[in-house]
Amino acid sequence: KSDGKAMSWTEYHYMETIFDWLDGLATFYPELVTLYTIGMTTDGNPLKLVKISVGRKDRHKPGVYIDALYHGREWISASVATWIINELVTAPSRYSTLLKNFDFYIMPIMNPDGYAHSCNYNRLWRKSRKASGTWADFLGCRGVDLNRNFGFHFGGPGSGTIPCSLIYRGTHAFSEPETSAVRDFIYENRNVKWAAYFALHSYGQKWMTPWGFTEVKPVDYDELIRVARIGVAAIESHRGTKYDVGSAPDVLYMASGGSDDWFKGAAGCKYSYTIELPDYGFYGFLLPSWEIIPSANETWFGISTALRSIARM
Ligand code: ING
Ligand code: ZN
Repeated sequence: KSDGKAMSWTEYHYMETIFDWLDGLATFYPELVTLYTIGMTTDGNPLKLVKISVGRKDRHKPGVYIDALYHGREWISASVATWIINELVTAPSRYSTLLKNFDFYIMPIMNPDGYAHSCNYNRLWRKSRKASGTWADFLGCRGVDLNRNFGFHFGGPGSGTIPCSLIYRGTHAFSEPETSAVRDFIYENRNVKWAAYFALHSYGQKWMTPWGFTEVKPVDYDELIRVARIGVAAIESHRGTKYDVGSAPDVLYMASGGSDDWFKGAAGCKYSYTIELPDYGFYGFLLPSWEIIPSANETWFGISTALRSIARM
């Protein structure tokens, strides 16, 4: 289903509208935008990732990877990701130093099947939609929690073993087309040094560091917290939105097989974060569309300020 509308950030959009808009960007800004379809889902939807890069196409800058909508109901995350893409593509001169230092890789819809299901059938759907081929399918328990399916300490605490669990991790690490497509893309781009990773989720207003799978902290935890606090201070300065900072177990809960743990532990990306976007719980997943632009603005101000501090610019 498509709403036949042009892209905007005053309302939420169907997957098809977002993907059509991405196709258009690649056509109209070929010197800036490269669009990849890194895989296909079980429902036949594309996994689209945009690279935004200035300068010579045969050179690689350190990569900043941002992804969103792991979970069908977290609509604000895809809207914020597309807003960031739009900002970089339509006003690159505003970000010339950032774009001189980094290439941006942005995947606004990690879980298109779950998003379509949330849009069309069940607003609070979280997981993907692949059938497990077990009794669980007949109970309507489809899908895997894609943020429990990554291959760094897969299967640890905070992940579910039965298909009816909301945090079902799947049969093995990268068992799902969505997660294995990301793994393959990162492996195929081994010459890219991943400077930073941001997974956008909702809700709760938290800027979280690895590890999710253990309460033990990474060796560079203090540095990760320092940069997170810079981001959070920028967000708060924008319109007063307050964020908690800490490792996932410290500020939310433990979870194994998350994307931020894999980017840090397996892909060698030092500044790896999961951001829980607004709100704090009043509307929760049902954040009204008039909150999209203010949320996107402050989030991008936080991320871009954090990136400037990483690059010391
Ligand atoms: N939150 C994340 C989740 O996957 C998370 C929180 C991420 C915890 C990474 C630990 C590690 O449960 C949402 N809202 O999905
Ligand atoms: Zn989520």
